[in-house]
Amino acid sequence: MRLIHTADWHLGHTLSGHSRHDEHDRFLAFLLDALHAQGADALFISGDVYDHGHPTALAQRQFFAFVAEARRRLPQLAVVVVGGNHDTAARLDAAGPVLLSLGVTVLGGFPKARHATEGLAWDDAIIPLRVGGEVVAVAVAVPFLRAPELSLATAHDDVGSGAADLVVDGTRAVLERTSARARALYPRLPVLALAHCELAGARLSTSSERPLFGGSHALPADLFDQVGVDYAALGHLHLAQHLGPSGNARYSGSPLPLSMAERHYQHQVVVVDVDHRVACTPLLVPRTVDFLRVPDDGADDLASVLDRLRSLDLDHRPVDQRPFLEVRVRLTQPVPDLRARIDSALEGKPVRLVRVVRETDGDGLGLSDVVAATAPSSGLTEFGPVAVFSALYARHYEGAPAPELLAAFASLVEDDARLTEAPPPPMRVVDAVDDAVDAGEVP
Ligand SMILES: [Mn+2]
Repeated sequence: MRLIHTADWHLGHTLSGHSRHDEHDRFLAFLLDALHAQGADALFISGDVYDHGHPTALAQRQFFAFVAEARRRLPQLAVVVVGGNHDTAARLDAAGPVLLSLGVTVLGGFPKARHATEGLAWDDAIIPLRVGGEVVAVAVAVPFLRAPELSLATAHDDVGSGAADLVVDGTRAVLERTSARARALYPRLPVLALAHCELAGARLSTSSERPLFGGSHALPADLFDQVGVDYAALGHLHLAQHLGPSGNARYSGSPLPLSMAERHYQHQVVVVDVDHRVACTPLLVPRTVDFLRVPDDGADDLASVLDRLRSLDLDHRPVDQRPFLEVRVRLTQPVPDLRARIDSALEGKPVRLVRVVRETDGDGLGLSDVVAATAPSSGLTEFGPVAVFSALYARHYEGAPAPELLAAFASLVEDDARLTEAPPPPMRVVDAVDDAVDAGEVP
């Protein structure tokens, strides 16, 4: 059988307030074409369907429209979806019964038995995959596991109170139990897992993934090999990679760049052929919106950056297809109207500014370092507000602050001292409200 593995769609994602809806639309159209062209029997979506636990109506509509179109074009396609750390399990599960009738199995959270005392409903996570009516493989669908499921998973195990790590032991318990059960129910068939988790030794994407459990509970990279899973379709990490001794624990990565740091990265989905062995082929996702950085490497002084911005020559496009732009500028002194100057250089240009990064090169010293170097005996008491201000300035910028800047700061300090000497009478807010109520002004 052939399946396509993808994850981390993050529908509803915005980049500094700019919508990604159009990019997601075009990715989903690409995916439908790919499923069709590749003759896929199944689609695995390994978590983070939505960017937000409370997805917008538009993002949900986008997902449901995809399901409807997939059903229309590929009536035999089996779709399995698990929830990620960005998804709200119950919210994803809400449409489960309707989706199931359309060939889509959704496990937002790990299924629980009808009665709380019975723990987890292990068999509900086991999904036979059919080609031409015949079961050819079995999926073990493990959504992102939160503390309650992890506790239930280890409750009756020997690990007990001696458990070193609830995340690792709980996840291992779930994988061991479900994969063993899958093999018992469907002997000799390949076992394919979906999971949303972090494996040790994996490559992370700067500022794009939200760390799981504080980032300190990564699972052993060979966990899926240990429990006898033939292919693990993983989600959570946004860069595609494979881990473990067999290399069959694989992150598809996200289909879209989710931060500027991923701008040179080629995102993909994975085509997986499962026969007597597993063979994976990356399928590159076309980039539909450009990511620009000015300058492309490092940072430049303000005048050069503004020149480059003014000379940007870009094709006119609808707003949601305009390139994203990050500007990096090196400053030797404060520029209070920096953003206004950048906006004015970009005026009328078909580009979406994501952020302005300021690089400054002062001495980088903390206040305690400055005190230790200049007044080691008297300590901070020697330092008036103006000296502290100058030290802060020197931390970020070259040289000393301009005399006008120092004078302005000194006058602020004076004003503040005057205000502190004669504090204004406290406002009687409560009395005022009571009076208004008594006077019938407030209902
Ligand atoms: Mn994600």
